[in-house]
Amino acid sequence: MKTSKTSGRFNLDAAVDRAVAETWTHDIHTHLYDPAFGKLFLWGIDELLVYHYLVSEAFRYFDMSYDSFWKLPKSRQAGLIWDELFIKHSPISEACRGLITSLNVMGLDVGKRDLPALRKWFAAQDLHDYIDRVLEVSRIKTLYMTNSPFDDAERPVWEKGFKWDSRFQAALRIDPLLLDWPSAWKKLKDWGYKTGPDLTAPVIGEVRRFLDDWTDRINARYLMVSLPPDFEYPSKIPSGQLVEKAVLPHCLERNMPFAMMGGVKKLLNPQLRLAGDAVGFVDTRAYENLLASHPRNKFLVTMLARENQHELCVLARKFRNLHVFGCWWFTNIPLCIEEITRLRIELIGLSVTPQHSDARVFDQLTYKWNHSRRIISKVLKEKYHDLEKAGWVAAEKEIQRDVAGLFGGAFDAFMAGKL
Ligand code: HDL
Ligand code: ZN
Repeated sequence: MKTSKTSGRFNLDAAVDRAVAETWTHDIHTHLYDPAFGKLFLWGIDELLVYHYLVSEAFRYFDMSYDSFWKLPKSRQAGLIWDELFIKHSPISEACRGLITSLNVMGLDVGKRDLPALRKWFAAQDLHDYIDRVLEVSRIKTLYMTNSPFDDAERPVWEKGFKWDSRFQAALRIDPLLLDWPSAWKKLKDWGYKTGPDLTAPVIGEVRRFLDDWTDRINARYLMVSLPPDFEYPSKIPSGQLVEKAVLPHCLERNMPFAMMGGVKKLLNPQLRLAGDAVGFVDTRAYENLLASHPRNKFLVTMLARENQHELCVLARKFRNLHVFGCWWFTNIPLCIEEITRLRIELIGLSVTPQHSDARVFDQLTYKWNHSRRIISKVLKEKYHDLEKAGWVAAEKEIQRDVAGLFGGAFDAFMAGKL
């Protein structure tokens, strides 16, 4: 069987590169906010420099105390990180390289190493034009926020209401409810729900009313939680009880997925604050039990440990109510993105969502998607060539269809599907 780099009637590699570069995508998990959220909308060079990924990398060189760093104004923190990670050392890590890409893609010559000039450029930008440009360059049609009623800065904006930019979709984040019930029930009580410490049927009913109210208020597209490595299900503790009796019935009634992100060890080093979380190997029995005992519920799952990725793909082969997504956080590096994307394509095919950005600073969208698209394209080209060697040449239209599925189509189908 003759095989070549330019098979059939078109150049396969160019067709894949074109499809991956040009297909507009959903970004199904970010920490970004609609610009209506004011100060919660983070953008610009100083926010990029104080991103918690860079804070943890910079502290490996700093000899100052954590507290003395945190006491500094943000621009001073940014200046210290710039000096350490970009001037005194080459910005070669993925998070540092990402900042370079984000600025370069917007036409800035960051190689001049002129931080004041970068600050001046950002100060001159019109925010709304900038938002349009970043979404256009990144080919992002919709991004999903992380919205928590337990966030005291965010909640009042929802309660007041605002003019919505439809490119920003909402996801209801419920970590405190599931993982800190002793505090959560008191907050719900303050907000007018008749809750108490015991998960009696009436209290469960009030939790469901809370989920209903917030799902409607923010038009949540899914519910989400991040879970420790040892999360158990079924279980008699509040997390397991609340998932079983409130969250899953709510999601089923609303035909919405429950997104579970497994394997995070919160604040392993609390002095690093947001940068202090770490990773642990997940006991996937909880996920197996959830998928098997709730076949009509839909689950979006991503795992934080590289070592859990193979098991997660096998779970997806066993349970159609599981949709695997993203190279999350510590796996969002080229080594893992390539390995995980290849693993998923080879084990599950196209019914996955290979990437989300997890962006916290708006400008990061450009680098997170630019870097990932290149890697996804590389893997897809190899797989289409493997397919060709087996005797099947994918047409350009078929490649475009497949890529549209990976960049939001499979997610949309999963969201709309009823099991
Ligand atoms: O829990 C999460 O959603 C994580 O993504 C954390 O927010 C983490 O701090 C992060 O930003 N990872 O990229
Ligand atoms: Zn996140």
